[in-house]
Amino acid sequence: MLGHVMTSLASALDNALTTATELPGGSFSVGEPYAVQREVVDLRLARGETIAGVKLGLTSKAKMEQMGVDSVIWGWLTDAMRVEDGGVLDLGPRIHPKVEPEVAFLVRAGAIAAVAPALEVIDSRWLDFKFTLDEVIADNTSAAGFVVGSWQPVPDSVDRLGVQLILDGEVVQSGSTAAILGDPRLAFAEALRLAGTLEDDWIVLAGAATAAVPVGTGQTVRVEVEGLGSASLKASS
Ligand code: OOG
Ligand code: MG
Repeated sequence: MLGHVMTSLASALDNALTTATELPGGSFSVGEPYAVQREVVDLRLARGETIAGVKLGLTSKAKMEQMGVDSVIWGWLTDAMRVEDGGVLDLGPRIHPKVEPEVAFLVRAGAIAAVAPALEVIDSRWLDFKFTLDEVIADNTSAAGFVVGSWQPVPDSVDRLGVQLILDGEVVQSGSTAAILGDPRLAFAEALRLAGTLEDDWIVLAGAATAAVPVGTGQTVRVEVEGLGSASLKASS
């Protein structure tokens, strides 16, 4: 019975993803949220996508407050979610996309090999971007896209770097990497603990340093992280 419930929620979430339609929150009993998440991701892998890494979510107070959910969560990144730095994000298959400024880590031998500024695109499959903790976990933590800037050698510390999210040349959010669990490297450690293993060349997104901002057609979005450089995308329909 539980299996039946999970399968129907996973396929409903997958349908919401592929048809860019929302699901009303509260319409499903979630059961084991990470098991549903794995099913949702397996449906993507069955279509030929491959795992590109993992993402942490709600690692900052700004995000916890924005979403009304107060626990660190994690999900999977796939190759199909990746947008090249400076590339185009196709809004066609999106519901209500938002962008948020992040820091990415590159994995080698289970450790951090390099760091880069990153943007995450989140696009909840839940109506109006409103969900319970279990619902957002089942929905692969709203993962929809990501951009990684140029990889940089890991500096002595990455815990107090200024972060800016810039929309069409205007700073719309600013903060510090200190917002990410006090130090984004703790998010990496958390990702390793939660995922159990991190494979070589996987990307770890440490979680947004600020609240997320809606993105629309024609807009250019850039993240700047002090000392690490920038990464950008252009949204088009
Ligand atoms: C959940 C995903 C949160 C982050 O960086 O905090 C997240 C959501 O806000 O929809 O990716
Ligand atoms: Mg994020």
